[in-house]
Amino acid sequence: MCAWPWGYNNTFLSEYYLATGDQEVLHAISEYAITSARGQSWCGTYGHGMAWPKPDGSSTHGIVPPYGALNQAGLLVSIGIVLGDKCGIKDPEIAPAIERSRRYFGYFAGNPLIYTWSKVRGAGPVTFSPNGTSASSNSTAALTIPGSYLLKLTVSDALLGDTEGYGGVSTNLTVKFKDGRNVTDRPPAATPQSVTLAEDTSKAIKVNDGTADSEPATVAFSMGGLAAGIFSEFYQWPDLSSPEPWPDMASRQPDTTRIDAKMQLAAAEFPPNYEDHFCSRHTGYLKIVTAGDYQFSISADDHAKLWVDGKLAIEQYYSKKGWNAGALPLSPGYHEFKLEYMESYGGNYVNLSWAGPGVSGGVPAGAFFHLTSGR
Ligand SMILES: [Ca+2]
Ligand SMILES: [Ca+2]
Repeated sequence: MCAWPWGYNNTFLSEYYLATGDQEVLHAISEYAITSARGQSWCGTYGHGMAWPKPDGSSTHGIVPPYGALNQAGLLVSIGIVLGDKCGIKDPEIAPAIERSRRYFGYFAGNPLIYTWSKVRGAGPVTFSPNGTSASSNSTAALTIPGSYLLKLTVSDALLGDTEGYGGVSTNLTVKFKDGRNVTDRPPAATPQSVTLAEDTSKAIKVNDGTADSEPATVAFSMGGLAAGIFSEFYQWPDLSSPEPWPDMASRQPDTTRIDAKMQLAAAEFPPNYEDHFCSRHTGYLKIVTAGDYQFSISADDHAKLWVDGKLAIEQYYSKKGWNAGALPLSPGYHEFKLEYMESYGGNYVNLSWAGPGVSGGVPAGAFFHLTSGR
């Protein structure tokens, strides 16, 4: 059981010698410092006793008996060696022991828990600020689209992950959601956490280490950037006369943009001077109130295509057979849509209709929204 008192004894004697210069204690300091240095484990720790030799007999710095490291008492043994060095004790074991101690105890300093937030799934993009730092225990999630989101918080000790090869697996954390007045136990941190966002929403995720309550990790939600109407982009396209190939509007800057209330445009409702040989792109979000199957349809002169939630839903041609994906099962919330339209010559119009739970006919103005930034 020598490691327990040796560190304290050596620290006390060394401080005494450095204060008084009393040579009477120098021999004891030398014995403590050198024996402690020789008894240090390969990685800088102390057990109740001094380290065993390595199995191949190559060094005295094997593992420490009898059942693991004494971090607190071992720190004092290491301090005793450093003070012994200051007292002028000379031995080839001293400097390597100080270096091993520095590496081992330094390992625990300045390596706070790292909090990393991520979106698993949800209606729109989510930006966390800050993220991936120790300060990210309190973060803000910026969203543009209300809806249901699955968020994940991973807490890790980066140094353990890197050095010991645990691959970032950190801890036996338990995570709790504090939802207003209700605190609900949830699964561990590795399991994604689901939240449904309303207007004024703030969630706290409580993290503790299984021994005592710690400060909760919190994420506040910043909502905004969604406004009524459709973002419309119009392109003068002088050589446009056929839907094949379909005009690649994403590759060009529009000539005219505006917000349209709804997706029913008669000839007179296009911008001035848009009569023949032009195309347009209309993007935003459809607000679904009631869950169910929704059948969309387009009437157009000349041609149009519709995408819902990133998937092609309709190809509607004036002069050839088109395609319709059929009824789409849509959940309540906001669904991304894009409609592209092209006009060759003659008459021009485009109308988007739907049929679903409680709705039919032209999609009304109240169903359309667009992003005011980050489009
Ligand atoms: Ca025309
Ligand atoms: Ca036409």
